Amino acid sequence: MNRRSVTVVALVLIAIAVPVFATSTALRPTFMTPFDPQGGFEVQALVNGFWQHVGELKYDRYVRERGLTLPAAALAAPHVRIRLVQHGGGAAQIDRVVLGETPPTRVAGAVESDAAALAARRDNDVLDAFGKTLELAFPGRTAETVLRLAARVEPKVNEGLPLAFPPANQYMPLTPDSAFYRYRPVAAGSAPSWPAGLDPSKALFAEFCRPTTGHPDGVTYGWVTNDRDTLYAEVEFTPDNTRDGNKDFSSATVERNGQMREFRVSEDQTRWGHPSFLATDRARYHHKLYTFAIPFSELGIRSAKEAGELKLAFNAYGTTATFFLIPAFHDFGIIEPGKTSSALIVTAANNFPTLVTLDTPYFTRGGPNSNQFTLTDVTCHDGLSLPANTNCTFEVVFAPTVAGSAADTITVHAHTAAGGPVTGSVNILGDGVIPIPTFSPLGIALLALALSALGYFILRRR
Ligand SMILES: [Ca+2]
Ligand SMILES: [Ca+2]
Repeated sequence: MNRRSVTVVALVLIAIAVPVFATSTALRPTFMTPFDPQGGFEVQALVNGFWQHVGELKYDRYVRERGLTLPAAALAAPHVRIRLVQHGGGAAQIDRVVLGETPPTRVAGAVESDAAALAARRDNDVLDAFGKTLELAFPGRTAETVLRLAARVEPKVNEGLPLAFPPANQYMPLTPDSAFYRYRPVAAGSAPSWPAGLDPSKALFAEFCRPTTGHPDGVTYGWVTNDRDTLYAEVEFTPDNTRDGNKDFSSATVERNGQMREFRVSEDQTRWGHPSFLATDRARYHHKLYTFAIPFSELGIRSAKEAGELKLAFNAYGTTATFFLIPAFHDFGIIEPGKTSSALIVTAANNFPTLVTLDTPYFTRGGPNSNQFTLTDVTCHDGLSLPANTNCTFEVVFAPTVAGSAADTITVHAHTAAGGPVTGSVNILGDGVIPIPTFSPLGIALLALALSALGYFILRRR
């Protein structure tokens, strides 16, 4: 082989050895999307006196049923004993856990005294599982083999907005010009014995709510009454079936003569009332109720007799919440400049009971790298009218033209039939990364061969 052909062979081998892909270990913020797993449960079974790892079940924010086949040795025991070790996320609940269709006879490790009953049925009556190790027993020597777990794991960071009542105030700060319920205190009222005796036909409001956080759909009721010195309100927030400490709250805002005053109640904030967590005739699973007792003196009113008409608005958050745009965040990850990511579908959801119309133009870009992301209408377009409980979508792709991190905020603008503004934003980011040449094991072998060939040729020339 002459010098020229050896050099050509060596260069060809070196070219083959250099692959075109690269990886990156850059630290990146992790943003959630609605269907990304947020955490899960490790399933263990007791086999011959030892806890044995059986598998891992992953969950997102929506209650989903997942299954796992248990080892035959565990099923042959007089009692099938299972451990569920929850990890990840910011909150986690179990709605049902069964072996085949058989509920557990015992659940240990839960806070709730009726844990086995809560776990027996898929009914929105849930068991708090966050960070817990629950030990369950099922009848043994069974032909059933599949453990079925219906659960959800919430993201670490809660997003979204409280549900607004009246719903016309959704997504907007409350002002004296917002929508309000009207209530005129009666001069001779008496203190209520709520939550006993609450009657939906006597409610000040009853609004159907569809949260976007994975909590159940349901009607939120509000009642108001008074005695001589105190305004009483009850907010029954049936879409909140999770007890999340101080994260859960409700507030009552009273407007009078252009002045607004907000009264907030949560597990820690009990000056103006207190929360409860119980099942009622309106929703037969545990959910949040808030009782308010607001002295008229706090509103600058001496007694019910001189109150006149009051304007009232409420909100409730549980981490039950609502978004106008879904998702709120998306990370496209690493894309080579000149290439295009897969598409993100963004949904603008009208959860209002009324028509919402997209503005013209219907979106604005917050940057700073808007030109690296391309937005395409799917069903959303300028001026589109969205009837109650409908939505439209658009697509976004990350198509970097240069290397480096890129971010943008897309804000969708719309308005209600009454002219109230509705906005929602999605924050997006991505990384444009130019491939770094790396060597696979085959590449290293070919490179070694090429270098040997060159070395041999150089030695031969001497
Ligand atoms: Ca249940
Ligand atoms: Ca809650």
